[in-house]
Order: sequence, then structure tokens, then C-alpha cells
Amino acid sequence: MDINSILNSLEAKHPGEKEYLQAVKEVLICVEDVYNSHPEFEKAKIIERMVEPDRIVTFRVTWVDDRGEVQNNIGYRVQFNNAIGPYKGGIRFHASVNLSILKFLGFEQTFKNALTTLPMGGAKGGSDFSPRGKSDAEIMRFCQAFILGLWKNLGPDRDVPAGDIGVGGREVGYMYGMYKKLVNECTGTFTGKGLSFGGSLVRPEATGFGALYFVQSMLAEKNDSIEGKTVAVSGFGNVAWGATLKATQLGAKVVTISGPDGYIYDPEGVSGEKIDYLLYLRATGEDIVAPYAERFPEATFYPGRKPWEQKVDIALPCATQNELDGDDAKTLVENGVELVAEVSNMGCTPEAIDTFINSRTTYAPGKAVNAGGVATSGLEMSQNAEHLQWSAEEVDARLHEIMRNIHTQCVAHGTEPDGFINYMKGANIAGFMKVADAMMGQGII
Ligand code: 2IT
Repeated sequence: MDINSILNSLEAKHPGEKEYLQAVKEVLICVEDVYNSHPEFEKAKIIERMVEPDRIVTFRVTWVDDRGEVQNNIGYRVQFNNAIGPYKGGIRFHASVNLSILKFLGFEQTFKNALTTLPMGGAKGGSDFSPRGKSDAEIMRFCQAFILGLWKNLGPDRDVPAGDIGVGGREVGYMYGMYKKLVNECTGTFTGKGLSFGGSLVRPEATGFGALYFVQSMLAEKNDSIEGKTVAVSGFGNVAWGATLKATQLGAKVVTISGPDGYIYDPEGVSGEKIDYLLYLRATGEDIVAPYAERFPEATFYPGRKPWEQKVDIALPCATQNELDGDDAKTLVENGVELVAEVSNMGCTPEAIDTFINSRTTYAPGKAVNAGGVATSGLEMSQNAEHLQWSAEEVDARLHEIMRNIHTQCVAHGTEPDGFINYMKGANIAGFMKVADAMMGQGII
């Protein structure tokens, strides 16, 4: 495989899609050696087929706001790869959404879903609609209009969306409600649904909980444990909430959270009612964390800054892609950070990852660390298919098992000759091999 020529031709075909090209490059660099040791992959043009989405659906989403004004947004669904199972992945509503971001997310999702061991292909969707400051009625009308443009492409064995940034239980409920009305079938073609209509227990917590189970495995590998460690978390959405809750339960102290307006440093730790307060902050729809420091005066708000400047043992980016750059990574390493686990998708820039790996700082990528969210979505699909609801204990036990399994795959494929575990390489190789094998088994299609 000639990585440069593949990347050059992709860049020529998709100019300016920088997040997508970044995600592809990371995977290609990691799998180059194993790819070259399988000449049958080259013959079947596996890489060339894997880097292009199977299908992209784009549609206009027209809705009416509370003032009676007509609004237009763009909707997308990138159905990336269904070699392993039905397309599966979240929907993102955020002003920044564009095709490059959704293609990077769909590409990553394909390997992440492969790592879960569950039969799910990869997809992602969303819209440039910004939920910030929108009323509940506006959110509902937008969700309904979005589904009018997409429903024909969905189905329990075709494509099963879920939440992502800007899409939580409320939005999934509105989208699923409209979908169900159109198809007149209760097949659970969405995950992250409400508990009273097919949702799974533990799904809201699953991404953050799974990430902390993964961190526990990483620490156990080094004969260490999370108890007593200080943790920097970024973001204050569903993922940051779940991660903070589980880190605190396991005896760690989370000292930061952040939003687009800056970050909060709380030396006493974000615990107890402060964790519930994150949910309140999110529910206001303002997308700011500054009010935390007014509500809890022991905390300090640092406007326009990122939490990575604080000295901590563990850093958990939980906000969005490329939120931790090369300079942030240098600061963390200089301050003696022991472990960095990406909970957001592609939370670290390539420069940051190089800094961690070159300094032998334990680092793991989002597609391994945050896979517990989509894994629990897979468990929701199983429950829907058998028309049952499992107990929280059963879902949590399976989530635990899945995260341990992903960790084992990373160690198996990512351990370097000096004993350092390159989790990025391990996750990419393990995910890639599973997708490649599934594609090979199904012929040239
Ligand atoms: O990035 C992700 O894995 C998600 N947003 C969750 C996807 C899912 O289908 O649960």
C-alpha cells in the first residue's frame, strides 16, 4: 500500500475535507504493515473501498420557528460501511456540522463498532441546525422535519441512528416518534430511546461508564488503580457527565469541566449534587459553564481557556474533535500526566498524539475508549429484537465485559517491542482486520 498516493488521490477527490482526511491518515499509518502482509487485501482493493462511504444521503430540512419564520438547514446521513451489520451511529446537531466531520465520524464508527464485537456497521448523520437557545417546540419541529427527509433510508436491519452532540433522549424521542408514525412499525429503529418505549437501562451513562472501565483496564495493565487520582474532564454534556459520575464512584477526583465559554476548576472535585448540576446546565440550552462558579464559589471559571493547563494525573477529553492540540499535550506531559484517554471522537490532534506516544505517555483513542456508548446501543437493539428489557445489572455487566475485551484487543495488536502499549495502533489494527475480513468474505461488492 502506498499511503501517500491513496491520501493524495482522496484529497484530490475530496478537497478541504480535513477531519475526514485526518481520520483516514491515522488508520492507514497504523495498518500499513498488516495490510502489506496480506496481498489478498491489495488485490481486492480493500483500503480503497473502505475509505469511501457506501452512500451519502443529503437533504434539505425545512421547518417553521416560533416566530412563524421558515428556516432551512441541511441534513445528512453517511452510511459508511455495513460489512459487519446494519449501519449504526449517532446523529449530531451542531452549527459546525459539515460533510467532512460526518465522514470522519462515520469512518471512525466503522472500526469502533467492529471493536465492540457486536454485529454493527458504521454510519453517522446530522445537521448544521444549532439547538442553542431553541424552544422545545422548535426542537420537536426540527426533529420531525429531519426524519421526513431521512426515514426511507432507515430500518432495524438497515440503519439505526442514535444520539451524539446536540442529540439526547429528547431529540431521539422526537425523531423516533416521527419515524414510527411514518412506517407504522415499532421496530426500535433508533437507540437511546426513552425507557418506556424500548430504551435500554444504562444507555445514558454508557459512554462515560465504558470509558472509565477502559481506563481501569489501562491502569490495571500498569499495576495501578484510579483511586485517589485527579482527573481533568472537558465538556459538560452527556459523555462528560457519565465519565465524571463513574470516575467519582471509583474514588477519583474530577477537578475540571468545560464549555465553549471556558473551563471550571473545582479543587474540591465535581461530585454529588455538582454532577447533577451538569445536567441542569446542559438543560438550560445556553451551552455555557460559567454559572457553575456562581453556584459553587469554591470553583474558579477561566474564560476562553482549556482545562489541559491544570496539573492532573488523568486527562479525559469529553467534548469534541481536535479539542486537545500539540501545545496542550506538551503542557500535560510537562505537568506529569500519567494517562490520557480520549472519550470524544478524535479528541486529540495528530501533533498531540505524537507528543503522547513519543513521551511514552499512556494514551488511548476515542474509537476504543468511547465504544461503550454504541456497544450499549447494540444491546438496546438486541433487547428490541427480542421484545424484552434487561436489568441495569445485566446491561452493565455486558458493558464491562465488552470494554475489557476491547482493551485485550488493543494490547494484543498494539504492544511494541519495548513493552509500551500503543493503543492507537492496537485499536486501528484490531478494528481494521475485522472489517477487512468481513469484506473479503462477501466478495467484490
Ligand atoms: O460516537 C458514538 O459512538 C455515538 N455517538 C453513539 C452511537 C450509537 O449508535 O450509539
